[in-house]
Amino acid sequence: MRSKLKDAVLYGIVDRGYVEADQCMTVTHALIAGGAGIIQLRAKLCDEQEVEDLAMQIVIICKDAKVPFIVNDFPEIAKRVQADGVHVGQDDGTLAAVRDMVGEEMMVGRSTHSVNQAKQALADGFDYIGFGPLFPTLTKKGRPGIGMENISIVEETVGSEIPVFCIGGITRSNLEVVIENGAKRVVIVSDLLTADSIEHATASAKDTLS
Ligand code: TZP
Ligand code: MG
Repeated sequence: MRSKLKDAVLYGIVDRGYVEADQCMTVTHALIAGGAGIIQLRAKLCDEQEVEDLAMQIVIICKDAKVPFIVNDFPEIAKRVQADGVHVGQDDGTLAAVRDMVGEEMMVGRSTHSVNQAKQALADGFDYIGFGPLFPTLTKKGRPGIGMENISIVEETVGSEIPVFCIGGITRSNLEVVIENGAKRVVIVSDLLTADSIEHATASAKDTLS
């Protein structure tokens, strides 16, 4: 699945802040059908049992489609459901601590918010990074946007070694500008999940990236 990660330009997130539990499978199918090359389950306000139940459903869809599946925040759940990876933030401990829980095979991604954090994540040995939020976003309230001026430097230094997914406030409307500023891969959450057709919105974003 590490090679699949390198192919992915559009990272889709099934975010329980936007998607009801009984819609998570349908939404996963739509994101994949539209061309998302990697899928994450993000469920900030759900208890662990619900996260695990949803992860068990989504992992089946992703394995069938041969799309890497990443669990946000919960290494133990990622391991138990045999996900392809886990995503952790700056405050979620070291890579070594996560690897102690999930082993060497699983991919581990890191959220980064500055050039230094991005370089550090590469030096630490993470498999990929998120870089942002580029713009303030309701999906991650209370964080300032870091802007687009450092995308190119992160792409040149870190992106030549591991995938860099720009994130935060990216929509189909500003995607071309984000690409002009150096982004090669992006995560888009709310703009896809609130679209009339998630599949068509995803396909449109994928088309812009390809
Ligand atoms: N990390 C940084 S910004 C963000 C996360 C999880 C949310 C991105 O969501 P949206 O709706 O695409 O701005
Ligand atoms: Mg986290």
